Amino acid sequence: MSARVGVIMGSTSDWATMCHTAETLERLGIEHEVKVVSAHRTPDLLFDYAASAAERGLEVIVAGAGGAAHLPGMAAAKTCLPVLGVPVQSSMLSGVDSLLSIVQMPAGIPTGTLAIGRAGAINAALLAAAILGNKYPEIRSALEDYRAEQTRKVLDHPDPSQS
Ligand code: RP5
Repeated sequence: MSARVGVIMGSTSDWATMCHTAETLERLGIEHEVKVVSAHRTPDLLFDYAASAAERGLEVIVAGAGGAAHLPGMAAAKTCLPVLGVPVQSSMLSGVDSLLSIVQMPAGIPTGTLAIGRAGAINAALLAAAILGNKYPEIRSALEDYRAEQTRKVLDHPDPSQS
């Protein structure tokens, strides 16, 4: 089956964060592809990737980037697919730079913006699942199972000194 979610990131150095998106999609059984696409170092590749994403069968793009994080916004500018942005934690400004670069899009080109770092990377996959779950019952069901399991884990271990 072809990929439904495209996971792109600005650099191989973003993989330590974006692997959490890929792992979560894997756990939910969602077909995806992973690729380094840099808004600044490979702008033509970014344009081609985003412009051809829908015709290649992608339904959601998750884009992670750090610092001057223009990747999610520029991907969103070239496609009508939902683009979910993950701010990668940067070394100089702890990811606040990434967050602000992604979140402050001009009206007309929306980019869904998640939390900085690992939480955002995981939640981007879960949000992608929620979007796809409207169309694919098996993805909705996988997401419901994921949520039920994390609830069960908390309820089963109420005493943190015992875990
Ligand atoms: C951004 O610059 C990337 O998304 C990455 O988070 C950051 C640093 O990239 P490298 O210099 O580590 O390749 O474009």
